[in-house]
Amino acid sequence: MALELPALPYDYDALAPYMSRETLEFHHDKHHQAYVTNGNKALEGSPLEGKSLEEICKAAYAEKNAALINNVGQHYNHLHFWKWMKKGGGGTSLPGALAKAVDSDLGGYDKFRADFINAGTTQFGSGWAWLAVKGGKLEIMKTPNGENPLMHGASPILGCDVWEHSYYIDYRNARPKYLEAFVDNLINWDHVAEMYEAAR
Ligand code: MN3
Repeated sequence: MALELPALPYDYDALAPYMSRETLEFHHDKHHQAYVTNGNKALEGSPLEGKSLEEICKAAYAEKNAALINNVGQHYNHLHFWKWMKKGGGGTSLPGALAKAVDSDLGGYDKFRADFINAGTTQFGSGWAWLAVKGGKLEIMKTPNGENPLMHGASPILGCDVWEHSYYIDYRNARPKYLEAFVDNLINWDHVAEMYEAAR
């Protein structure tokens, strides 16, 4: 089955002023669409065609297939990125089991917030900051380009895109300000909790 670009789960104006309509139009309609188009080209005739996105991500990384790592990896990452945000999101009201795990595995919400923002700030060049489950525990990670935690033996439950296309229109070069706005005002903790339950 070919990769497809889903519609955003909210209106293009829903995340303003933290993420503008213009950013979402470029990021979703142009960038994500390009990953879908190029991912389909890279999958055509490949033995991985028809496998799940998770399986393709892991196999592509094991085989060092750059076209699949970057395009199918980015398709997976963006499918969730849209769902990891919502209007009126962010802040400290994490669902119960997840809040407990953040306390026991990451040293509490404030340390999670600082470490997640730091991971995104210190990812040199393009990439992602992650909250992932590895060996049954939560872990903060960062990866370059189209990679994700699936390729590194972990299950992503939250990711923030730190490619310049994700923040340059709204924040110019101020990547830390974008990461702060993402954590404080955009995170859809319900989707994070859903992925946490599936991963643990
Ligand atoms: Mn992106």
